[in-house]
Amino acid sequence: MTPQNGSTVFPEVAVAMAVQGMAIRPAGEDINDRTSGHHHVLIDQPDGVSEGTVVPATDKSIHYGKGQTIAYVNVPEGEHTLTLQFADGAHRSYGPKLSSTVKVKVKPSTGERKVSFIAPQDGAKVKNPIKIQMGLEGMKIRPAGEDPLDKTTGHHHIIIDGGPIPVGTTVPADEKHIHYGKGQTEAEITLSPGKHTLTLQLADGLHASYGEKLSATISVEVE
Ligand SMILES: [Cu+2]
Repeated sequence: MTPQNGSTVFPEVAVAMAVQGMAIRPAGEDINDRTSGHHHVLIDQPDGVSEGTVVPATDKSIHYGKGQTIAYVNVPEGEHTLTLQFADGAHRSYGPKLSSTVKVKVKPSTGERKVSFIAPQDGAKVKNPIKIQMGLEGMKIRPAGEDPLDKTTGHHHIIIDGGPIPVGTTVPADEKHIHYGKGQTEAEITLSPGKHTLTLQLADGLHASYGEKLSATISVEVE
């Protein structure tokens, strides 16, 4: 799961939920299917839920019964544990063998977190080389590689003609995914003439995406 054990995070924690050897299936579809289930996030319950017990539904025991694999979990400031617990279609826990716990340190929020293109503007007609200015609010830029467990900083990426990268997924490095791992906020790129989309995507020190919430997409037309 993301975040990794020992991470420093902001209160609305982006969690990427994975499972091995089981399928994800929305709750209630087949309560006797023992090969599938759905995720739950437990706050400050590092032992998980014992096998066969129905996972409670509270603000510290959250069900993802639609089969979600990405969630934003509100965790108070301070040191807490987050436990991923897998359970069947009737919410009966699969027990400790299908749970995973990480410790996180939740830092005070620094306001709404947002990435945006300062330039160019959405819909702009542009000429090569295209000058790009990358904006970030509520978080600080930090060069890649300095601290992979710091989820309160990040660096920019530009994705050409592709969308945002899901939370926790590593941003590829190729000609359509450009990393600004030194912490750059300005860049020049060259594109073929015609219409393109540009997506700005923030990611952590290990290039794991912060997801759609920390992305922005614009269209440009290149002369
Ligand atoms: Cu990167």
